[in-house]
Amino acid sequence: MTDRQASEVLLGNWTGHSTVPSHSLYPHQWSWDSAFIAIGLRHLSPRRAQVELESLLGSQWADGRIPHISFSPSVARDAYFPGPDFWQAITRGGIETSGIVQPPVHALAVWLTHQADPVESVRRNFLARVYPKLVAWHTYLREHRDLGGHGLVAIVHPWESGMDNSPAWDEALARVEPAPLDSFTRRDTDHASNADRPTDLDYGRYVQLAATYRDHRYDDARTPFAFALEDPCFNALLIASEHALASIAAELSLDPAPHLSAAAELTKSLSTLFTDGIFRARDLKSGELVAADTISGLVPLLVPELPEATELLGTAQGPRFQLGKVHLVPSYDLTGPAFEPGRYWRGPSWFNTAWLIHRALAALDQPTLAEALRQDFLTLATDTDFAEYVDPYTGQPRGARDFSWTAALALDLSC
Ligand code: 9YW
Repeated sequence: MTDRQASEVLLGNWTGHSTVPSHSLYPHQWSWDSAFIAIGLRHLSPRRAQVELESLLGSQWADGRIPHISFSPSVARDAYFPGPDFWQAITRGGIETSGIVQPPVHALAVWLTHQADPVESVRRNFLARVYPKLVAWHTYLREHRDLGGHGLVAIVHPWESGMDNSPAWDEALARVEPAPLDSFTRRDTDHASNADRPTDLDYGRYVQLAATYRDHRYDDARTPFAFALEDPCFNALLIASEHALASIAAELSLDPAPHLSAAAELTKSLSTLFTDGIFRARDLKSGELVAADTISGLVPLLVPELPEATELLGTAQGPRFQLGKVHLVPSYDLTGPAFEPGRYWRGPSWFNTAWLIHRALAALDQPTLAEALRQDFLTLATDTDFAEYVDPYTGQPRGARDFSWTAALALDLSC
């Protein structure tokens, strides 16, 4: 893999202050994409990586939430659905955004970006400027989104997980009356094969859930959420980010203790999602853990001092995910009834989750597994022209090409 190719993808997707995930499929700024992108961009230009994160934080709401999309005014309003006219959300600074969120990997990205060039970071006062915003973001999640009262953050839309059509959401989604198919026009299938994307029925339900939240002005206390689940990946990334915030606070000569105790509390609560060797989402409507094993349930491997780490690593290497034997890490249980090797989050392997698992393996002192995953990642990234996701058995590319986080994280792993 050449760093030059990965750099070209990132430079091609740069818009002047942020990076689009893909010019064709996703022509705006996405929240967790930007965090992953910064992690790679820091090797090309630490300053640009800082700007990427700062521009995302520029779309933060007054209540602290970081919306999952920050819309670019220079892109046609109907280029992506649901676009700004659907969400009807605008920040005090006049930026149009969506109203839902994505997994909180931002503080980790900020800390890694700082470490790439501490001198430039200090010169631009980067950490001091972004720290209060990251604190406000985590405070929003912990104070407004602990909908089950279990000390964990709940997602209120499948898109908030970043794993849109994961089989873990099927049962909860089945309770949602879909918006009529003739009430909206999908744009994603203009750019990617129907077979690789969520179904129309799923899309109708996504639209309905988002419209209900919008019609309640995104008020978490008042919206009658039909979909609310505690997702392991979302909460594990919040824990990793609390640890990163502790490091940032210490660097700024502030007290890291509140972040470390938040991380410890969350880690304790996360244990209540562990069953059958893996973490599972809790459906707050039924109160039950969802019987679907997904990559989300392995992401807690990166939580420092996770009590369940050894057992979880065994699950990753076992028949359900076959770590080290198939390409990257499948998004869903290879033996599960809903497994589809090419459809989005229902089986394909994704590069961002592989990067998270690689980071976990390195921290868990598993150099052989980590190195094999890294080599597979780098080979696949270039062989597939930086695909959005791949078939876990064949490595065949799916979805978009020249996908930003694939290029960014390849760059990070090659350094
Ligand atoms: C969509 C941008 C986003 C990612 C998500 C991924 C997808 C948007 O694309 O969601 O249109 O379905 O699932 O994780 O942030 O890359």
